[in-house]
Amino acid sequence: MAFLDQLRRTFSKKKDKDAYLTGLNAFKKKTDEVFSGLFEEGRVVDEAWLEDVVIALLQSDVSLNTANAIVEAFRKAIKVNHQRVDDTLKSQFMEVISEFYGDFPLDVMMSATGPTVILIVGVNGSGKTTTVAKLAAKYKREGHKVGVVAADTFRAGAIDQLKLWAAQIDVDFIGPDNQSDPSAVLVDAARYAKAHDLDILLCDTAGRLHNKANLMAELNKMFRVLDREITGAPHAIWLIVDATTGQNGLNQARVFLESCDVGGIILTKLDGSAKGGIILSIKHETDIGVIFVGLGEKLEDLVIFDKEAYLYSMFEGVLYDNKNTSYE
Ligand SMILES: Nc1nc2c(ncn2[C@@H]2O[C@H](COP(=O)(O)OP(=O)(O)O)[C@@H](O)[C@H]2O)c(=O)[nH]1
Ligand SMILES: [Mg+2]
Repeated sequence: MAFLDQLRRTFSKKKDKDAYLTGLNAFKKKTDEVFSGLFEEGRVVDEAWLEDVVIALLQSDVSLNTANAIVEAFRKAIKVNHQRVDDTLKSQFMEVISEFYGDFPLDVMMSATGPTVILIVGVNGSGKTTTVAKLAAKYKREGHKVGVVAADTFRAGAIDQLKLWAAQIDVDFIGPDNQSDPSAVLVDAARYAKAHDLDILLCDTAGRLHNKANLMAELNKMFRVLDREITGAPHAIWLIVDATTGQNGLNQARVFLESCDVGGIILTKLDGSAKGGIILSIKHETDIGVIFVGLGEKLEDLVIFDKEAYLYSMFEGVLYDNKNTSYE
C-alpha cells in the first residue's frame, strides 16, 4: 500500500502532472482496458494470472523480453498461489516496475569552455526537427543563448522548417550555404557559435537510413569536424524515437545505437499513442533511458521524462480506486 500512496502523493506535487495525464490519455485507456480485470480485488494470483499479466504488458507494447523479465521480478516479490489481488499486491506490482526500470536522469554536461553541442539523430519523420525547435525554446526560456543548425541538407523542406521555428522562437539559425555536406554546415555552425558566444547549439541531422557502414562514416565525419572546432563536441547525442511506431520504431533506431554513443532517447508523439509501454522496453533492452517525451506538436509539448509521473498516469485507472482525486 505504501508505495501506491507515496506515488500518488509525489505525483500530486509534480509540475507536469496535467501534461502527463492529458498526453498519456490514449495509453491510459489502453492500460485500463487490458489490466483492469486482472487487478480486480479478490482475484486469485496464480500462474495463469501471471501469464495474463505478461499478455497485458504485451498489449501495452512492452516487448516479450521485457514483459517476461518484469513478471519474473514480480513473481519473486509475491506469494504465487497464496494470495489474492488487494492493495498490497497492487503496490508491489508498481514497486517492482519502478525498480525494474531503475533510473536514467537527464544529465547534460554543459561545456565549461565554449558552446555545448547537442546532436539530434533518428529516422525520417520521427520528430527530429520539431524536437530541436522544442529544445531550443526550452533552453532559451531557461536563459541560454541558443542556436539551431540545419544539418539535414538532404531535404530542402527540413531547412525551411527549422528556419521558421528559429524565427518564431527567436534563436539564431545556421543553415547550409550552397554546400550539401552536413559536416560543412556543422563547421560553419561551430564557428558561428564561438564567434557569437552561444551557450547551446542544437543540430538537426538527416534521418536517411542507408546501411550501417554509411551511417557510421557520416556520423564519424560529423564528430571529427565538430571536435576539431570545439573540443569535446558533440557533448551529447540524443536519439529520437516515434512512439506510434512502437517496437518497430525501436528496431529502426537500433542502428543509431550501434553507430554512436547515444546519451538519451527522446520519445515523440506519445500523445495519441497507446504504445507507451515501449518506454519500459527501451530502457531494458538498450540500457538507455528516455530523457524527454513529446506530448504534442506545439513548442511547449516537450517534457522531461519523469518515471513517477509516467507510472502514475499509466496505472491511475487500474490500481487506484478513487478516480475522482483532485491533484491540488
Ligand atoms: N502529436 C505529435 N506530433 C509530433 C510530435 N513531435 C513531432 N510531431 C510531428 O511529427 C511530424 C514529423 O516531425 P519532424 O520534426 O518533421 O520529423 P523529422 O523528419 O524527424 O525531422 C510533424 O508533423 C510534427 O509536427 C509529438 O510529440 N506529438
Ligand atoms: Mg526534419
